[in-house]
Amino acid sequence: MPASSATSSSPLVLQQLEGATAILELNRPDKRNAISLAMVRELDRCIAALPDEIKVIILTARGEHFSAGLDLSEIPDMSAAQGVRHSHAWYQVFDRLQFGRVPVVCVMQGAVVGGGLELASCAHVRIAEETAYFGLPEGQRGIFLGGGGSVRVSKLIGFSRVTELMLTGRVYSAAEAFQTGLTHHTVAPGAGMAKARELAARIAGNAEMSNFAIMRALPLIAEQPMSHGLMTESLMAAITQSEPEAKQRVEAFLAKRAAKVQRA
Ligand code: 1HE
Repeated sequence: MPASSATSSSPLVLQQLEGATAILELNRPDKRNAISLAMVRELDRCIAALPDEIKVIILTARGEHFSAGLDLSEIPDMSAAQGVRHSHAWYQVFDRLQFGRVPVVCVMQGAVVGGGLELASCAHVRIAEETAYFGLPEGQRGIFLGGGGSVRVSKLIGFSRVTELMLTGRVYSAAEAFQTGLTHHTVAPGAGMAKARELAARIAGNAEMSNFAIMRALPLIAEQPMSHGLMTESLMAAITQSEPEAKQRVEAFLAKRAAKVQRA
């Protein structure tokens, strides 16, 4: 089911619903899924219109590359004031992805660079196919991060690595991205969606309140001083375990009706 596009003859984001999963696919392969403002807005519309039964998003991209980052054709005519507005338009959508109602699993292949990496860093679970490579070429283009990467990518791999990536134009392979903590899984070329569906099913099977706490409370706690973090955690834990669903799940385990944790 394609999402509508006000600005393009073919949708910039394709949307498909599969049970509790919404698959959102960047759809501009001829431009290597370069992210235009129109694409950002379309992504926003797709997220805002998700039906209530959706419990997880898979974010993916058509073609050989996840995303070549910012659509550079938007830069030449952009004033400083427009640039700030542009960044804030991205922030709004990326915030909705990271702190929205449902977790996001991202599947990446080929180039995941600049704004493409900033977008991927909003996801909660990142899967890279072995073809994926990661870079922040803003320095070479004479620009700077503007889609939240200085915050989000730095939180994932540390600002020292971001500094080195940006200064030197270094590109991480899929293996390096995994080692540095940029991704959670590396899979064979073409195997990303199968892995994403497997993980999405597990995520959708969690209690809604637990997923909420994981998505919304964990990042806040990470930014709080220890005493505040522990207080936030205890309150979140008390609320989560008070849900009837939590009681049922725990009672099912105690009655030996629930699955055990399996050895890795
Ligand atoms: C683009 C873009 C783009 C491709 N904006 N049009 N991002 C970059 O600096 C990465 C720039 N792109 C590349 O380095 C390469 O395109 C790729 C390595 C990703 C892919 O190479 P390739 O050989 O498969 O494709 P191509 O021939 O380079 O590109 C195909 C078309 O896509 C071509 O257009 P065409 O009309 O000549 O067919 C390219 O011009 C177009 N294209 N990438 C616009 N990025 C919020 S701040 C974030 C700041 C950033 O993201 S900076 C990083 C920008």
